[in-house]
Amino acid sequence: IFIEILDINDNIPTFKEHSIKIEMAESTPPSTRFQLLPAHDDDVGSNSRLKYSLSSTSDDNLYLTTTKHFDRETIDRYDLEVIVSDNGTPRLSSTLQVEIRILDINDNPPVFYNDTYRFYVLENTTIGALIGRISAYDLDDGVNSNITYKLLHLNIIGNALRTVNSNIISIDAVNGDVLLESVLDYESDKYYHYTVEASDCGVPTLSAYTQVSILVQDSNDNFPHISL
Ligand SMILES: [Ca+2]
Ligand SMILES: [Ca+2]
Ligand SMILES: [Ca+2]
Ligand SMILES: [Ca+2]
Repeated sequence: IFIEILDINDNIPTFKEHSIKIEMAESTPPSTRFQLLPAHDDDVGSNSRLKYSLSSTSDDNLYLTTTKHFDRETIDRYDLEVIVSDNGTPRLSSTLQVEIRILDINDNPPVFYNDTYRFYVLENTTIGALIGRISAYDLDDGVNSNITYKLLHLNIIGNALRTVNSNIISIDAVNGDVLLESVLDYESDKYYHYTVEASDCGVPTLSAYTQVSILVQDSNDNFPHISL
């Protein structure tokens, strides 16, 4: 007597885990393949011949393949479901939850809230006074969006354009506060012009620049000339 034991489809194909988390850099190009652990089915023949949806497959490998460019600033997370089914009758299947986190890349420079800045300061303002604030934002995440501010150069326009070494103002590197650092005199210099740089802390660093004008306002500090 020859007894042939026929397989029935009594095993569901299963993934080792119900859910997985994958991290992909924002800069991951399309057509990048991420290998996933394949499902397992204890049956034989077509009862264990597995087919995945939402994936490209080969005989024994399961891949997720990226099809487009990511932008973490627009979408930073994708939730997918991979379905595996065998080829038995009835067809049995199970699912794998896949959470994809898009990791930030420094692809946005800082942006100033204003195109240019103009501060009016009375000439008798005390040294150390807050005369304005310069502020920028950055769409990236973490250090890629941490901004530091810096004064680049100074041109005074009184009657002629010239550059001086001593700073009339300083800028707080962290919060962009602009402080007066020197005594002003409307009668000698009415206008100061700076370039301010905002840089993020990404690698490589991205920077933006803005123009800042300080306009000195006259206060009544000159005695009238009296002719006798
Ligand atoms: Ca099966
Ligand atoms: Ca981006
Ligand atoms: Ca980014
Ligand atoms: Ca940035």
